[in-house]
Amino acid sequence: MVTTLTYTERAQVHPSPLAKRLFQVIETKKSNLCASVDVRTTEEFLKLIDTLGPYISLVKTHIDIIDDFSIEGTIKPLKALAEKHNFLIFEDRKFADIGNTVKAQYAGGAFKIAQWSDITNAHGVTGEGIVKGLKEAAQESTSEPRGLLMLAELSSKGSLAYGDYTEKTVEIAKSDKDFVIGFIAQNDMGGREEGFDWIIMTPGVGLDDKGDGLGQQYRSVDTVVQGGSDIIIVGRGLFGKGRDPTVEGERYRKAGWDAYLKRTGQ
Ligand code: 6AU
Repeated sequence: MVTTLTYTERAQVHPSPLAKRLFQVIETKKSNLCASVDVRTTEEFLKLIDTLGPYISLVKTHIDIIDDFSIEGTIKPLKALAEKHNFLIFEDRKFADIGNTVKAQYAGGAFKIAQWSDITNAHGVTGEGIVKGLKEAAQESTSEPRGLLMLAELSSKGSLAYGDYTEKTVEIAKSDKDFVIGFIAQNDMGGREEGFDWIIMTPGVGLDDKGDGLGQQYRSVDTVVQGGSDIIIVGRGLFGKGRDPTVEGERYRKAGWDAYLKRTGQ
């Protein structure tokens, strides 16, 4: 059963400090919209985030597609924008290796993701060690709260993440109640009767398009929220060719919030 509790009610009892903070930001800004800012230059990236800032509670990055990335030039101003507009940061790294390797990938290299990203995500394909490795990296990198999302279902055509794979990924998520805050998924993942309040974040959301010719599939805001999504992840729907991010930012924010009010009977 999809939850009908409000974000505030969930914030009050959630075991993860990061989840609490996220719910509070969502409620304050009346936005369950996550902007997926997949652009190639730091200038475009920061400009788009500053424009979308008022409408979102979360920014999702693919930091490795930015051609001129640097901690000083890209991350420092990103953190300043997060302060200015009150949103959290989610690096969509999709870790998928053994615990020891992901630990180094999350903490180190050029990107040092654990130092600046509130949330990241991982595939369950390598088993439970991935959660342990990432948690150790988070603890050794920062004293700020960090949260992990497991990739339970994907939006793309022909995805292999369904059935047993999805169920086993949910089992892996249960191994760490504080660090794993939820899933990238297309549906509710249950667990409430066992005391888990997973946050479901859903990509593949679009109000105008059905797909992108490279396997992406879009569903409407209302469909995904009524199906259990807590946060809608929207990329090209906000800033794709011919779109005005200010207009689309408010349009998706309102659609997401109205769908949430409907689900929670407010
Ligand atoms: O709205 P779009 O299609 O422009 O962008 C969707 C974003 C992209 C994908 O890398 C990501 O969402 N994504 C994910 C995530 C968030 O993990 C999973 C998935 O199943 N589908 C998907 O599109 O940045």
